[in-house]
Amino acid sequence: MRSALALVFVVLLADAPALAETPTALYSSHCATCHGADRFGGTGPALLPENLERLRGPQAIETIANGRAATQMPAFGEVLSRTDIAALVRHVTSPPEVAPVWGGAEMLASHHVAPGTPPEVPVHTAHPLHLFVVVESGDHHVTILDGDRFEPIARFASRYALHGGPKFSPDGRFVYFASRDGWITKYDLYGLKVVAEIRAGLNTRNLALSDDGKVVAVANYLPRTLVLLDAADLAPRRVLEVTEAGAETASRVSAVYQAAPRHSFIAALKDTAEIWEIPYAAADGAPVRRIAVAEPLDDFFFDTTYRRLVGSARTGSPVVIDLDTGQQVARLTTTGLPHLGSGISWPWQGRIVLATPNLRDAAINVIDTETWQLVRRIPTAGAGFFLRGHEASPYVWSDAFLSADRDTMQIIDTRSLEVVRTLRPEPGRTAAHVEFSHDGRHALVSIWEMDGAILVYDTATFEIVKRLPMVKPSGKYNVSNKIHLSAGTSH
Ligand code: DHE
Repeated sequence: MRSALALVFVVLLADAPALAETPTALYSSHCATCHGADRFGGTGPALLPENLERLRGPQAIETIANGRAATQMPAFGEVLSRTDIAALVRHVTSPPEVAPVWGGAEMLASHHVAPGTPPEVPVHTAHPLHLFVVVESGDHHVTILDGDRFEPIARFASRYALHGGPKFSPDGRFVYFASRDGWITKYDLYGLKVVAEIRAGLNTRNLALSDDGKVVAVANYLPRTLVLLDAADLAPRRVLEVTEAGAETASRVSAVYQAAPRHSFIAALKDTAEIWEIPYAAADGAPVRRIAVAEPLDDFFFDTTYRRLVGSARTGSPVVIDLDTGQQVARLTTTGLPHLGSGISWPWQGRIVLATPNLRDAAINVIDTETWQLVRRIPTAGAGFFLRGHEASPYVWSDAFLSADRDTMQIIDTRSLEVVRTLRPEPGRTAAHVEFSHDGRHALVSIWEMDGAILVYDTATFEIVKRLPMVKPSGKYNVSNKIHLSAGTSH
């Protein structure tokens, strides 16, 4: 009888469906080795809700099932059921049970300075100030390009998902990168090597470098901090918790920029109606100035004096804040959603105008920076993301990155404020983000595809003079234009 019962039990067990693994167990078995047991990242990126905001449900399922081209992410479609994959997506897009901590101790543990003495002269023969730094977002690499011959002189694996413009030391020798996962990398353009790294946050927006080249500021979403680093070796100098005056709640930091004439950094806060002015001396303990504004300003553009700041407001068109008085002095009369981070300026009819692409309107807005009135709405092929010019060229180049016509590039005459030419560099393939050479004679355009390229245009004839294959090249940055704060490029 006993053996019959045992037999029945064994048969029942054999027929029972296998017990489903919990999402935590699935994560431990299949993801933790590369993405970290704490989900903070390892050889793979961090898998925390803030870091995955750009990878929504169906895309996340697709990534786990089919893997990621040009990365080490394998396909799990044969190993895991659809239900398991969906459970994993829910798991990694939910906050961890224990809130992530990334303070001074964690930063220090991640800090690394390369041994050895950097060379006194460049190890290459290219002109160091004419170089371009090209971010290849498709396979997370950076290419250093000779800016006269337009030939790569170095290519290295970057941290996962660099974002925002890299920043250059005042002499143009070093370049600093920020990754969305919080890694700050300092690279030597003489030695062509990474010289220092630190993880300043778990989810980072961008970095800024003080104009004296001494302090790096890092804007974080996670944790809600602004981190000041020593630019020499990236050692942490101060961590500022971003809490509203008199309140307990902390804010994400949307972006931080240097304001050279003010010897300070200016930070945009995502969740608090304040702008922070952080003197460089804050790295040694000087207090932060909080400027109250009517509503949080996500991103901004400085006028050429750095006294006025145009900030994008959520409930209407951008506002102008006088940084000395802290008062709102104007509201722009633009439509759509101007992309202020990509704004550039130039002289026009005796005044300085500011031009911005528009994320929601097929137009470039041109604004007078004295009266803050709209001077011209220039209709374009489609909503664009980036805009670039150069002092030595009368034309600015605009893409239509966010539209069906994203394979076009339009040339606008800065004198007539009219589109004078429409280029279709490679029909059917995304063309975006332009950077001029140091002398303005060439413009480099990204073919933003996995089998993409950098196209080098002659800015006088608009002919392509060179095509350099690259893996989804995104931003590219010319050392000279950056350190001389060319008005036609981002800083
Ligand atoms: Fe960017 C710069 C914010 C999405 C590519 N982007 C910036 C800057 C900010 C910003 C604040 C200026 C930082 C600096 O240079 O120091 N970007 C945002 C967003 O809020 C947004 C819309 C949503 C987000 O996910 O963060 C966003 N950005 C993107 C993209 O999807 C792009 C096209 C692809 C990518 O790599 O993520 C993108 N952003 C860029 C690039 C720059 C940039 C290439 C540098 C432009 C430059 O020429 O300086």
